[in-house]
Amino acid sequence: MVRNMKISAALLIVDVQNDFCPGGALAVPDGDRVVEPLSRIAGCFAAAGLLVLASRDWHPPETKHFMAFGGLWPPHCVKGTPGAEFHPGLRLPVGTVVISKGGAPDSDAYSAFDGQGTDGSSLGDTLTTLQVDHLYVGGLATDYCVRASVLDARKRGLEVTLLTDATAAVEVVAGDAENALNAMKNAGVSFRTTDESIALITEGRV
Ligand code: VGL
Ligand code: ZN
Repeated sequence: MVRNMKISAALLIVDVQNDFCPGGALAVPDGDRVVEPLSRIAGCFAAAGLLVLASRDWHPPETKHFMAFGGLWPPHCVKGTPGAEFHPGLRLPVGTVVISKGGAPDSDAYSAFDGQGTDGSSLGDTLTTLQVDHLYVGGLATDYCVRASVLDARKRGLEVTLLTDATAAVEVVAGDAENALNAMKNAGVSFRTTDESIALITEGRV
C-alpha cells in the first residue's frame, strides 16, 4: 500500500514576549528585531493554510528557574503578568496554537517540546496529529529556547529551517550564540532568511 507521505510545514515562533524584548526583565539585546519578520511570515503561513504555533515562557512566581530559588535567571515571564504577554507588535494569525512552557516549579523547560497547548496536548503530539514534518523556527533566544526547541525537533526527526534574521541571542557568555548555531548546524538544521522562506512557502515548495 502506498502511504500518504504529504509533507506539511508549520511555523514555530519561540517566546516573543515583552520580558525578552528591550525594556523587559530579561531583555535580549535587539530582541524586538524578530517581531516584524515573524509577523510577516506568520501571515504567509496562514494564507497558505499552514499551522502557526507560538510558544511562551509561562512561569510561576516561585520556580527553581529563578535566581532566588537556585536558578540562573531574574524573575521573568511570570504567567498572567504584562512581561509574559506576547510583544504587542507580534501579529499572530487567527488559529495560532499557543504552547505554554515552564509552568512547573522544578524545571527550566527551555524547549517548546516541554510545553502544552491550552487543551493540555504536548507540542509533539500536536505536530504528529497534524502530520507536520518540517518546522520553520524563529524567536527568542537563539542560545536557549530556540536552540533547545530546534534540537528537540531534530531528535524527533523533523526537518528544521532556522529563520536566521528572526532570532536574537542572550549571550550570557560571549560565544553562546555561535555555539548554538554550530550545534544546530551539526544537527542538520537548514538556515534561511525570512524572505527566502516566504518565497518558498508562497511557491508552495515546503
Ligand atoms: C529563555 C532564559 C530563560 C528563552 C527562557 O526563552 O530563551 N531564556 N527562560
Ligand atoms: Zn524562562
